[in-house]
Amino acid sequence: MHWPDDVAARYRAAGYWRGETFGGLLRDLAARYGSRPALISPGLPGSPAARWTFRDLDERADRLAAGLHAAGIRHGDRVVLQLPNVPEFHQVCFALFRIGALPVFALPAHRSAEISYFCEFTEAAAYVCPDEEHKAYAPGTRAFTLADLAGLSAPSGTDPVEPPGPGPGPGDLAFLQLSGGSTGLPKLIPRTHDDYIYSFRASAEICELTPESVYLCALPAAHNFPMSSPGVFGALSAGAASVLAPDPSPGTCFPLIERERVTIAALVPPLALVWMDAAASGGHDLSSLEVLQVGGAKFSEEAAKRVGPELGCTLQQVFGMAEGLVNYTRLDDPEDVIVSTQGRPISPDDEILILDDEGNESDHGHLLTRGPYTIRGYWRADEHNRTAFTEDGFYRTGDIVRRAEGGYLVVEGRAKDQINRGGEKIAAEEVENHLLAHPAVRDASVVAVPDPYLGERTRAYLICRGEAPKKAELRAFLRDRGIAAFKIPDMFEFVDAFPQTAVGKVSKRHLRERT
Ligand code: OOB
Repeated sequence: MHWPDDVAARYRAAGYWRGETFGGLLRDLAARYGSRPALISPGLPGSPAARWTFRDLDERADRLAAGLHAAGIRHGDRVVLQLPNVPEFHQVCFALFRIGALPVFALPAHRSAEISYFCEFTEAAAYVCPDEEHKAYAPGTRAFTLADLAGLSAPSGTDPVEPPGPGPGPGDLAFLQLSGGSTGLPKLIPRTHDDYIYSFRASAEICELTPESVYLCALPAAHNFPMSSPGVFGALSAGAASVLAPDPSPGTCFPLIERERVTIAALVPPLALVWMDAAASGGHDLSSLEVLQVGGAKFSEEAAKRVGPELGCTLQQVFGMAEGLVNYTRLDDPEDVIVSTQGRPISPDDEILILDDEGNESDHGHLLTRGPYTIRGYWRADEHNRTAFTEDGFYRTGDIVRRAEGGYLVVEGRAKDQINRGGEKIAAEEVENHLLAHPAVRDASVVAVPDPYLGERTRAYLICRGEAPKKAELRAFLRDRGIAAFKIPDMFEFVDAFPQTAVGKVSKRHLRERT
């Protein structure tokens, strides 16, 4: 699952992997930027408005690490973490990093089906959640709410606390991130201290962050994009402040941009459209905004062209994946490159392999990649890894791309069985399995249909036993199974049979074209 020794040695020699850990990094940042703001939050239920300096974050991480350690959390333990955009999210991360326990990054939208699975599959030692209601999502796992965490932290003013034990090394796992997935159950992505720190430090450089920059975290902080591209971690590494927005709406974010003089923000395409429309009606001073990053799903060229004129800032397209590889358009790229490509890789050692359907190298086809921050295998998924990775360690992204001049990539489609609903990834098979649990459903096939706003929406085709259930009943059934709301199909269609491929499999291509 790890990089071969000779490859790891090469990444170290090249200076990508510097032998740092998250815990050590924060300590260094606190020494360097001590009283500068690190995390700014307008507050949410259970988390008061906050303005934490680098020193505050460092100390609070230590105090919580001591409390969690006293509560039995140990090196190597997994802890499912589900918090909204509040500074406690990062406090818990760094506390766990210092112990050497691994956060498992759940999204705020996840419900009992996802959370209970993460807890069981990772044999989690604990589940960190916003409030008492969430505890029901993880029966049998010890849960800590925001209020519990406050009680657990060693009081301020007490002596600095070091968690007992040696703590993690730079090559150890730091956390488990979730894959967008294309299989029945989500896969977990193991990231090491060394590889992840490289990815966000290099990202901060590409995004030209300085201690004067102010990053707006508007997407859920647990997602790889606002976490590390450059995200809050990248901002911290540059000595810059991050503003944690409770939600990504213009109504919430525009006043924050104005008040905190935000310089860079990250959005998925549908939100970029909403922001542009809202900016047109005026009312807020967005003049501090220098860069708007857009990624997670394809941003149309027409929309991309509007960003500069309508928001008065530079667009940066970001094409990344939690498994590793991240591509950026550079801030000084010519306008046509910025609006028509999804950027080029972070690292000179990101290897890009594009294969046509026959497996020959090409400038157009399936994207595979290997590099200093791309995983070599999912966590505890040997069988899946045999198909998701090549024998020589390339990750099959499932994306269809075209190589443009200068090594820039243009995303043209997808070969994986997934729906990208405005940046939220839905594995078709996962939803199909839930639908198949309904007594009236004989067979289910879930596909993406184009949508002008979200890019894609989800349509479920169903073959029923006897009378078809009402659509509202199917929705209620899926809700009762406890899946995240974004996975519930937007449309249901009842059919007598599915179109088939030459080899007798369901032809999703034909279903998609049926609209
Ligand atoms: C980001 O990460 P994930 O893991 O949620 O999703 C990765 C997948 C990619 O394989 C691709 O299918 C799609 O999301 N994607 C894009 C895209 N950015 C991601 N498709 C077209 N255009 C783009 N700009 O989504 C993610 C992780 C780090 C940074 C940015 C996005």
